Amino acid sequence: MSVSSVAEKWVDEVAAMTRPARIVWADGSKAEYDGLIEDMLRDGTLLPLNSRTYPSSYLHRSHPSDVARTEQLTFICTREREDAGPTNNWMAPVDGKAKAGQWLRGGMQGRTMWVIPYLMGPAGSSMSRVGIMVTDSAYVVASMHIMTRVGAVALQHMRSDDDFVAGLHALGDLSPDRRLILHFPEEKLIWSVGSGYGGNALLGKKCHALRIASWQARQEGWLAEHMLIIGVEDPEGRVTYLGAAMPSASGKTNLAMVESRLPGWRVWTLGDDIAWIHVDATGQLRAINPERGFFGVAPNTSPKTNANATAMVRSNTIFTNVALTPSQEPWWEGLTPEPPAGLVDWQGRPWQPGSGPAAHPNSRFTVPVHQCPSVAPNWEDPQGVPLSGLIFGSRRTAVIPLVFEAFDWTHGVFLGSAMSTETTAAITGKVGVVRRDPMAMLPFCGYNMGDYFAHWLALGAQATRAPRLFRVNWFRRDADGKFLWPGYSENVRVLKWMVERIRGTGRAEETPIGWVPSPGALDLEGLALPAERLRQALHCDAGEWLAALDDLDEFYGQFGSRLPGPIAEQLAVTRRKLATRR
Ligand code: GTP
Ligand code: SPV
Ligand code: MN
Repeated sequence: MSVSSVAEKWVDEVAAMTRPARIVWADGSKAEYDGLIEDMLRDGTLLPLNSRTYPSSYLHRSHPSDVARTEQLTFICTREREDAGPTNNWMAPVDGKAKAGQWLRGGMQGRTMWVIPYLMGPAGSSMSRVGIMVTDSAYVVASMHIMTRVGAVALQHMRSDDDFVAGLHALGDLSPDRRLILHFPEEKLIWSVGSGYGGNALLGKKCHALRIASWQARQEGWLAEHMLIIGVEDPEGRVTYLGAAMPSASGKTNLAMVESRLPGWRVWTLGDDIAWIHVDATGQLRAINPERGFFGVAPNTSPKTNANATAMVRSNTIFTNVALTPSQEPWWEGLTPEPPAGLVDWQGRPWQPGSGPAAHPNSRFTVPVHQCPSVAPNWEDPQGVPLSGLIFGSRRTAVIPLVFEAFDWTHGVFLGSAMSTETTAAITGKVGVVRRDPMAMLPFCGYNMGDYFAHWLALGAQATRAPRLFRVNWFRRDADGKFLWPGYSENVRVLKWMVERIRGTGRAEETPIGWVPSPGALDLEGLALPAERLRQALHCDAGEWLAALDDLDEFYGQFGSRLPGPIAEQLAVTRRKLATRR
């Protein structure tokens, strides 16, 4: 394997700081993966699962204080604070390195330092990018094997000696008091210390493919988004490709794998978390999934809610923080209606009903994309897929209708920028708090979000066939707290309406916030949903919206002159339209 001299020099520097006992370059082979698993079974990092019902699958229990991304410990370290913007935590690069350096110096003594060259994106795609990360966690190496393309395929993709994002990961002592996830976009560099979990530690995912990539994407004229990618096939066999941005633990994996309830319609899976989107030579937006695995939420995954996911995790899967049955099978809330007897919880303690969740609410499965029964045959096409529509979705108990369509690109960018959501267990902190989360990128945009909105507007202007933009909310509730819309597989009905809108046949009513499905326009065949509930789910309440827009106005205020004029204008126009409705 030929390695760039820049990478070798950087690895030497990291080793001089962290002082590992040995350095191993990962080659991504099956033998290497098997060896890692064997080592982790031996030292207890992994527990074997039932080899008959869950072959080659394992359970990992993370440190109880290290179970989700920690946003308060995540920083963008640019020279100028303004370039990180008001929505990111910022630290000066020298300060970040000094602080994390204390815990990194000598931090790998007696341990193996793995060097992982990885490719984000399909082999042979001009949209794919290389990362080289070091880590002292075998769990991270095995997870990177599943989530990315590791080894020579990555090194061969480098266009020059320094054409890679460098990532330094060290477990440290796993204490949140000595944890930092630092991004240096100007140096294409990531430092993460003190966490072994998910987006904090698998550096190819949120750190590289979103925070650093979004920075690069702005400079180079593309988009790195927190989006799933699907192909929706109609009864004539025509496939319409859509991307959908939704905050963490808010329905991307579920929508990416929807099992259609409508005869003749089906949904093909291309990605469930991240999309890299480029404008091609003809002005068409095209997307690739930079990942090759799913790191999906386990709770509520069941044959009823997500049959494809339930099937795909039956082999070659690493589960993290789920419960365990007496027959060594994984279990989580929602997998079966009743918990089996004799469960051991996510921390390995005997579990009793009433003693809290058996699986951690952010417990997850790590599994290769190709195991998904609904995987699209072209999911690794180096050209990507042409996007005809983009969806912004969030988790809102009130205000936001089930679905509506933007008037045009600028209005759609406004709707995306106006997104807010209720927090989930995917991040450390309080669950269910409403916060602003533009384009579901609040925790992932690696630069000033005012500039990010401007970049979105500019990209739309470049696209000759800009995708249609939609807003969805599966989570609206009635006065009794019940979901108004059944969600999950039934969401295909909303997708069908979108495809019809794109084709120009879907019927819609104009409202102050956008185009809402006309009565009867959503296909409800075979679904016993009272008309009144659908009406409530689709309702736009002018008073509620005006109050929400006051909050949005305040949010926009912090961007000052970096808020694009057309976005402020959309807010003003929407307010005026709503005021006349009241
Ligand atoms: P990340 O991997 O954290 O980015 O999450 P995600 O956006 O992929 O979310 P996922 O699809 O895993 O869904 C998380 C949770 O949202 C599930 O466990 C469900 O509880 C809930 N959920 C997903 N889809 C629906 C839906 O259509 N209706 C309702 N009511 N809940 C849903
Ligand atoms: C998310 O939180 O959006 C995830 C999980 O996809 S993690 O990889 O931990 O960021
Ligand atoms: Mn995610």
